[in-house]
Amino acid sequence: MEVVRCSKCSKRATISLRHPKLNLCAEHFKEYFENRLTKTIKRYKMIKKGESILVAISGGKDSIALLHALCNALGDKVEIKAIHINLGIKQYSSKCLRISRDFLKKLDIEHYIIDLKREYGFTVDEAVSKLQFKRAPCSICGLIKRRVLNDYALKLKVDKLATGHTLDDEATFILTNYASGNLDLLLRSGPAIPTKYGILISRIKPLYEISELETTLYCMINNLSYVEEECPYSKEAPTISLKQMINQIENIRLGFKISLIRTYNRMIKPAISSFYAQLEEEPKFCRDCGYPTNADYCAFCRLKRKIIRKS
Ligand code: Q46
Ligand code: ZN
Ligand code: ZN
Repeated sequence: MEVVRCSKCSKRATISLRHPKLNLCAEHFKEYFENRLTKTIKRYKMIKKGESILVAISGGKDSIALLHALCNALGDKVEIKAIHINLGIKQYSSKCLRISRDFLKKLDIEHYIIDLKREYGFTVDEAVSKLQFKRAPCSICGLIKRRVLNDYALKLKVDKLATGHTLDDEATFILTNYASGNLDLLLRSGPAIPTKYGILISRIKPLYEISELETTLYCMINNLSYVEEECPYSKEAPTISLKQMINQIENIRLGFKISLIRTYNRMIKPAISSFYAQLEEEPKFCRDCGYPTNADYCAFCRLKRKIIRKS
Protein backbone atom coordinates (compact mmCIF):
# COMPACT_ATOMS: atom_id res chain seq x y z
CA MET A 1 0.00 0.00 0.00
CA GLU A 2 1.29 3.43 -0.92
CA VAL A 3 2.33 5.58 2.07
CA VAL A 4 1.03 9.15 1.90
CA ARG A 5 3.76 11.63 2.87
CA CYS A 6 3.36 15.03 4.55
CA SER A 7 3.34 17.87 1.98
CA LYS A 8 5.84 19.81 4.18
CA CYS A 9 8.28 17.08 5.29
CA SER A 10 8.97 13.44 4.54
CA LYS A 11 7.07 12.02 7.54
CA ARG A 12 4.01 9.89 7.07
CA ALA A 13 0.91 12.09 6.73
CA THR A 14 -1.78 11.55 9.36
CA ILE A 15 -4.23 14.09 7.95
CA SER A 16 -5.49 14.67 4.44
CA LEU A 17 -7.33 17.91 3.74
CA ARG A 18 -9.35 18.38 0.58
CA HIS A 19 -9.47 22.17 0.51
CA PRO A 20 -6.73 23.28 0.35
CA LYS A 21 -5.43 19.92 -0.89
CA LEU A 22 -2.78 19.01 1.69
CA ASN A 23 -1.42 15.90 3.35
CA LEU A 24 0.10 16.73 6.72
CA CYS A 25 1.86 15.05 9.62
CA ALA A 26 0.63 15.95 13.13
CA GLU A 27 3.31 18.63 13.68
CA HIS A 28 2.63 20.33 10.37
CA PHE A 29 -1.13 20.20 10.88
CA LYS A 30 -0.66 22.10 14.17
CA GLU A 31 1.51 24.66 12.38
CA TYR A 32 -1.00 24.90 9.51
CA PHE A 33 -3.94 25.43 11.94
CA GLU A 34 -2.18 28.13 13.97
CA ASN A 35 -1.02 29.89 10.76
CA ARG A 36 -4.59 29.86 9.45
CA LEU A 37 -5.72 31.40 12.73
CA THR A 38 -3.18 34.25 12.57
CA LYS A 39 -3.92 34.82 8.86
CA THR A 40 -7.67 35.09 9.61
CA ILE A 41 -6.94 37.53 12.44
CA LYS A 42 -4.82 39.67 10.07
CA ARG A 43 -7.21 39.43 7.10
CA TYR A 44 -10.11 40.83 9.13
CA LYS A 45 -7.93 43.13 11.30
CA MET A 46 -9.26 41.49 14.47
CA ILE A 47 -6.50 42.17 17.00
CA LYS A 48 -3.82 44.84 17.52
CA LYS A 49 -0.58 44.13 19.36
CA GLY A 50 -0.89 44.66 23.13
CA GLU A 51 -4.68 44.37 23.26
CA SER A 52 -6.46 42.29 25.90
CA ILE A 53 -8.75 39.53 24.66
CA LEU A 54 -11.40 37.68 26.64
CA VAL A 55 -12.03 34.22 25.14
CA ALA A 56 -15.40 32.54 25.78
CA ILE A 57 -14.97 28.84 26.58
CA SER A 58 -17.99 26.58 26.36
CA GLY A 59 -16.15 23.26 26.75
CA GLY A 60 -16.83 22.28 23.13
CA LYS A 61 -14.11 21.53 20.58
CA ASP A 62 -14.24 24.91 18.84
CA SER A 63 -13.63 27.17 21.83
CA ILE A 64 -11.07 24.76 23.31
CA ALA A 65 -9.13 24.69 20.01
CA LEU A 66 -9.45 28.48 19.72
CA LEU A 67 -7.97 29.25 23.14
CA HIS A 68 -5.18 26.67 22.79
CA ALA A 69 -4.17 27.93 19.34
CA LEU A 70 -4.50 31.60 20.33
CA CYS A 71 -2.15 31.09 23.33
CA ASN A 72 0.36 29.27 21.10
CA ALA A 73 0.22 31.73 18.22
CA LEU A 74 -0.25 35.09 19.95
CA GLY A 75 0.31 34.49 23.68
CA ASP A 76 3.40 36.73 23.71
CA LYS A 77 1.77 39.59 21.75
CA VAL A 78 -1.63 40.03 23.41
CA GLU A 79 -3.08 39.56 26.88
CA ILE A 80 -5.40 36.55 26.87
CA LYS A 81 -8.08 35.91 29.52
CA ALA A 82 -10.84 33.31 29.44
CA ILE A 83 -14.37 32.94 30.74
CA HIS A 84 -16.78 30.03 31.10
CA ILE A 85 -20.48 30.41 31.96
CA ASN A 86 -22.22 27.62 33.82
CA LEU A 87 -25.60 27.91 32.09
CA GLY A 88 -27.43 25.34 34.23
CA ILE A 89 -28.61 23.04 31.41
CA LYS A 90 -29.44 19.61 32.92
CA GLN A 91 -26.38 17.34 33.16
CA TYR A 92 -24.86 18.91 30.05
CA SER A 93 -23.64 22.08 31.79
CA SER A 94 -21.92 20.04 34.56
CA LYS A 95 -19.85 18.26 31.90
CA CYS A 96 -19.05 21.56 30.16
CA LEU A 97 -17.99 23.05 33.50
CA ARG A 98 -15.75 20.12 34.43
CA ILE A 99 -13.97 20.02 31.07
CA SER A 100 -13.58 23.81 30.86
CA ARG A 101 -12.28 24.06 34.42
CA ASP A 102 -9.71 21.28 33.86
CA PHE A 103 -8.57 22.85 30.59
CA LEU A 104 -8.32 26.38 32.03
CA LYS A 105 -6.41 25.19 35.10
CA LYS A 106 -3.68 23.80 32.84
CA LEU A 107 -3.23 27.10 31.00
CA ASP A 108 -1.29 29.83 32.69
CA ILE A 109 -3.88 32.57 32.08
CA GLU A 110 -6.36 34.62 34.10
CA HIS A 111 -9.79 32.96 33.86
CA TYR A 112 -13.28 33.27 35.28
CA ILE A 113 -16.07 30.75 35.87
CA ILE A 114 -19.46 32.43 36.05
CA ASP A 115 -22.45 30.68 37.58
CA LEU A 116 -25.56 32.05 35.88
CA LYS A 117 -27.89 31.09 38.76
CA ARG A 118 -25.68 32.70 41.39
CA GLU A 119 -24.87 35.86 39.43
CA TYR A 120 -28.15 36.48 37.57
CA GLY A 121 -30.70 34.52 39.60
CA PHE A 122 -31.83 31.91 37.04
CA THR A 123 -30.53 29.06 34.86
CA VAL A 124 -31.10 28.50 31.14
CA ASP A 125 -33.29 25.50 32.06
CA GLU A 126 -35.50 27.73 34.23
CA ALA A 127 -35.66 30.43 31.55
CA VAL A 128 -36.58 27.87 28.86
CA SER A 129 -39.27 26.15 30.97
CA LYS A 130 -40.89 29.49 31.80
CA LEU A 131 -40.75 30.95 28.32
CA GLN A 132 -40.87 27.85 26.13
CA PHE A 133 -44.04 28.76 24.28
CA LYS A 134 -42.75 32.19 23.30
CA ARG A 135 -39.18 31.65 22.17
CA ALA A 136 -36.93 28.80 20.99
CA PRO A 137 -34.46 27.57 23.69
CA CYS A 138 -31.35 28.52 21.66
CA SER A 139 -32.67 32.01 21.10
CA ILE A 140 -33.21 32.45 24.88
CA CYS A 141 -29.80 30.94 25.65
CA GLY A 142 -28.05 33.00 22.94
CA LEU A 143 -29.48 36.23 24.33
CA ILE A 144 -28.35 35.29 27.86
CA LYS A 145 -24.83 34.29 26.76
CA ARG A 146 -24.29 37.45 24.69
CA ARG A 147 -25.36 39.59 27.62
CA VAL A 148 -23.31 37.81 30.29
CA LEU A 149 -20.19 37.83 28.11
CA ASN A 150 -20.59 41.52 27.35
CA ASP A 151 -21.17 42.33 31.05
CA TYR A 152 -17.96 40.57 32.03
CA ALA A 153 -15.94 41.96 29.13
CA LEU A 154 -16.95 45.42 30.40
CA LYS A 155 -16.15 44.56 34.02
CA LEU A 156 -12.75 43.19 33.08
CA LYS A 157 -12.08 46.18 30.77
CA VAL A 158 -10.83 44.01 27.90
CA ASP A 159 -10.52 45.31 24.34
CA LYS A 160 -12.12 42.36 22.54
CA LEU A 161 -14.35 39.38 23.19
CA ALA A 162 -13.39 36.29 21.15
CA THR A 163 -15.82 33.45 20.47
CA GLY A 164 -15.34 30.03 18.87
CA HIS A 165 -17.69 30.54 15.90
CA THR A 166 -16.36 28.53 12.97
CA LEU A 167 -16.66 28.62 9.20
CA ASP A 168 -19.52 26.08 9.50
CA ASP A 169 -21.40 28.24 12.02
CA GLU A 170 -21.05 31.34 9.87
CA ALA A 171 -21.99 29.67 6.57
CA THR A 172 -25.09 28.20 8.25
CA PHE A 173 -25.98 31.54 9.80
CA ILE A 174 -25.70 33.40 6.49
CA LEU A 175 -27.79 30.87 4.53
CA THR A 176 -30.48 30.64 7.24
CA ASN A 177 -30.87 34.40 7.39
CA TYR A 178 -30.83 34.76 3.60
CA ALA A 179 -33.71 32.29 3.53
CA SER A 180 -35.74 34.19 6.13
CA GLY A 181 -34.69 37.63 4.80
CA ASN A 182 -33.46 38.64 8.22
CA LEU A 183 -31.27 41.56 7.13
CA ASP A 184 -30.97 42.98 10.62
CA LEU A 185 -29.39 39.79 11.99
CA LEU A 186 -27.17 39.41 8.91
CA LEU A 187 -25.85 42.89 9.47
CA ARG A 188 -24.98 42.16 13.07
CA SER A 189 -22.87 39.13 12.04
CA GLY A 190 -19.36 39.00 10.62
CA PRO A 191 -15.77 38.20 11.63
CA ALA A 192 -15.15 41.39 13.61
CA ILE A 193 -17.94 43.51 15.04
CA PRO A 194 -16.75 46.90 16.31
CA THR A 195 -17.59 48.30 19.72
CA LYS A 196 -20.77 50.43 19.83
CA TYR A 197 -22.07 53.18 22.13
CA GLY A 198 -19.18 52.51 24.53
CA ILE A 199 -21.17 49.59 26.01
CA LEU A 200 -21.16 46.81 23.41
CA ILE A 201 -17.66 45.31 23.41
CA SER A 202 -15.98 44.57 20.09
CA ARG A 203 -16.48 40.90 19.19
CA ILE A 204 -14.12 38.79 17.08
CA LYS A 205 -14.31 35.29 15.57
CA PRO A 206 -10.74 34.09 14.93
CA LEU A 207 -12.05 30.70 13.62
CA TYR A 208 -14.14 32.47 10.98
CA GLU A 209 -12.37 30.67 8.12
CA ILE A 210 -11.64 27.41 9.95
CA SER A 211 -13.96 24.40 9.74
CA GLU A 212 -15.29 22.20 12.54
CA LEU A 213 -13.47 19.25 11.02
CA GLU A 214 -10.22 21.18 11.49
CA THR A 215 -11.00 22.16 15.11
CA THR A 216 -11.79 18.49 15.88
CA LEU A 217 -8.48 17.37 14.35
CA TYR A 218 -6.59 20.11 16.21
CA CYS A 219 -8.06 18.94 19.55
CA MET A 220 -7.27 15.31 18.78
CA ILE A 221 -3.67 16.02 17.78
CA ASN A 222 -3.09 18.13 20.89
CA ASN A 223 -4.85 15.63 23.18
CA LEU A 224 -7.36 18.26 24.26
CA SER A 225 -10.51 16.89 25.91
CA TYR A 226 -13.80 18.50 24.94
CA VAL A 227 -17.49 17.86 25.50
CA GLU A 228 -18.52 15.48 22.75
CA GLU A 229 -22.21 15.24 23.46
CA GLU A 230 -24.64 17.77 22.03
CA CYS A 231 -26.62 20.17 24.19
CA PRO A 232 -30.11 18.65 24.79
CA TYR A 233 -31.75 21.77 23.30
CA SER A 234 -29.77 21.53 20.06
CA LYS A 235 -32.10 18.67 19.00
CA GLU A 236 -34.87 21.24 18.68
CA ALA A 237 -32.73 23.53 16.51
CA PRO A 238 -32.36 22.86 12.77
CA THR A 239 -28.67 23.89 12.81
CA ILE A 240 -27.17 20.39 12.90
CA SER A 241 -29.00 19.13 9.81
CA LEU A 242 -28.36 22.42 7.99
CA LYS A 243 -24.64 22.10 8.68
CA GLN A 244 -24.70 18.56 7.28
CA MET A 245 -26.44 19.78 4.12
CA ILE A 246 -23.94 22.61 3.66
CA ASN A 247 -21.11 20.10 4.01
CA GLN A 248 -22.74 17.97 1.30
CA ILE A 249 -22.59 21.01 -1.00
CA GLU A 250 -18.96 21.54 0.05
CA ASN A 251 -18.20 17.93 -0.96
CA ILE A 252 -19.50 18.62 -4.45
CA ARG A 253 -18.12 22.15 -4.75
CA LEU A 254 -14.88 22.42 -2.78
CA GLY A 255 -14.42 25.88 -1.29
CA PHE A 256 -18.18 26.63 -1.22
CA LYS A 257 -18.23 27.65 2.47
CA ILE A 258 -15.21 29.98 2.25
CA SER A 259 -16.54 31.53 -0.93
CA LEU A 260 -19.96 32.05 0.69
CA ILE A 261 -18.64 33.91 3.73
CA ARG A 262 -16.05 35.94 1.80
CA THR A 263 -18.58 37.05 -0.82
CA TYR A 264 -21.01 37.95 1.94
CA ASN A 265 -18.42 40.12 3.68
CA ARG A 266 -17.00 41.72 0.56
CA MET A 267 -20.21 42.42 -1.36
CA ILE A 268 -23.49 41.67 0.39
CA LYS A 269 -22.84 43.08 3.86
CA PRO A 270 -21.65 46.51 2.60
CA ALA A 271 -24.77 46.74 0.39
CA ILE A 272 -27.10 45.93 3.31
CA SER A 273 -25.17 48.33 5.57
CA SER A 274 -25.58 51.28 3.23
CA PHE A 275 -29.30 50.49 2.88
CA TYR A 276 -29.72 50.37 6.67
CA ALA A 277 -27.64 53.53 7.22
CA GLN A 278 -30.41 55.52 5.50
CA LEU A 279 -32.97 54.04 7.90
CA GLU A 280 -30.90 54.28 11.06
CA GLU A 281 -32.82 55.79 13.97
CA GLU A 282 -31.47 57.53 17.05
CA PRO A 283 -30.40 54.80 19.50
CA LYS A 284 -32.48 54.26 22.62
CA PHE A 285 -31.09 52.88 25.86
CA CYS A 286 -32.76 50.48 28.29
CA ARG A 287 -34.33 52.27 31.26
CA ASP A 288 -33.11 49.53 33.60
CA CYS A 289 -29.59 48.67 32.49
CA GLY A 290 -28.56 51.27 29.90
CA TYR A 291 -27.89 48.77 27.10
CA PRO A 292 -28.98 49.84 23.59
CA THR A 293 -32.48 48.75 22.56
CA ASN A 294 -35.26 49.71 20.19
CA ALA A 295 -37.86 49.64 22.99
CA ASP A 296 -38.06 51.13 26.48
CA TYR A 297 -36.41 48.06 28.00
CA CYS A 298 -33.80 45.81 26.38
CA ALA A 299 -34.56 42.18 25.44
CA PHE A 300 -32.51 40.85 28.35
CA CYS A 301 -34.31 42.95 30.98
CA ARG A 302 -37.67 41.98 29.46
CA LEU A 303 -36.66 38.31 29.59
CA LYS A 304 -35.49 38.61 33.21
CA ARG A 305 -38.75 40.28 34.20
CA LYS A 306 -40.84 37.51 32.58
CA ILE A 307 -38.84 34.82 34.38
CA ILE A 308 -39.26 36.54 37.75
CA ARG A 309 -42.99 37.10 37.12
CA LYS A 310 -43.48 33.39 36.43
CA SER A 311 -41.47 32.23 39.45
S1 Q46 B 1 -25.91 25.84 24.66
FE1 Q46 B 1 -27.54 27.28 24.40
FE2 Q46 B 1 -26.12 26.17 22.45
FE3 Q46 B 1 -27.65 24.62 24.03
S2 Q46 B 1 -29.37 26.00 24.30
FE4 Q46 B 1 -28.76 26.22 22.19
S3 Q46 B 1 -27.42 27.96 22.28
S4 Q46 B 1 -27.47 24.47 21.80
S5 Q46 B 1 -24.26 26.54 21.41
ZN1 ZN C 1 5.27 17.18 8.17
ZN1 ZN D 1 -31.91 46.33 30.03
